[in-house]
Amino acid sequence: MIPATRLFQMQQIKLFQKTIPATRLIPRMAEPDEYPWEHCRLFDTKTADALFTRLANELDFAQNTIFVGGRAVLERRLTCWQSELCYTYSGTRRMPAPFSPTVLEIKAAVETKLGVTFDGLLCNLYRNGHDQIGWHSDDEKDLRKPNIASLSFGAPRKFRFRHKYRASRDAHRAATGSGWVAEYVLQSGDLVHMYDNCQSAYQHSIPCEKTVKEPRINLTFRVLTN
Ligand SMILES: O=C(O)CCC(=O)C(=O)O
Repeated sequence: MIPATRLFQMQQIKLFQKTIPATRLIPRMAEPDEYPWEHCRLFDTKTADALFTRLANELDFAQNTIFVGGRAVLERRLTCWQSELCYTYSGTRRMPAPFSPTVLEIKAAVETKLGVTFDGLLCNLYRNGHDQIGWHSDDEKDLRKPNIASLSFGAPRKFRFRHKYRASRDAHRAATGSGWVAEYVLQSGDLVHMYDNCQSAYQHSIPCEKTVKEPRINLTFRVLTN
């Protein structure tokens, strides 16, 4: 559970949202429309603000243990899982929990926008810029279709894609000088839709940004059944 003081801090998000920079994409080498992902604004700032506050009060976040290279480590963010089904990633099994009311509203908006039905949701809470998620692909065997819709609420954060395989990364770095292929500054209300070979050919991450003091909630909708 998040303590009340933390929720109060989250509600202060309105104060800084006035100064957020425009969303930015830095494409490298390939044109953006060649990539197996799309990025757009789904909710305006006022709506996203209100949804952030509701989600912060509604979601039951906790810091979980995962296994990396056989070693137990605490996740560098808080998470919760909502679905009728279990979900296993990084050696940890998440048990079923019902979709909460605000999540159901957002889920309906995303499904209308993308024409995809989602039956699983991983919620992430980044308490500040120290919280992060390292390079990974969402390619667990529980996921039936390569369709992931990722929604951002709260503090703007960088979000990067890179090639999954070292040989492609090395070739890309030799050609461009950069280890990653695209970077977005995700704003509150933004949607990133990952599809086709996004998880089999690319990895993504939210890097640490020590100057970010405010929290961000991310909803990552997934497809577990057909
Ligand atoms: O917070 C984000 O935007 C990404 C989250 C993510 O990559 C994941 O949950 O697998």
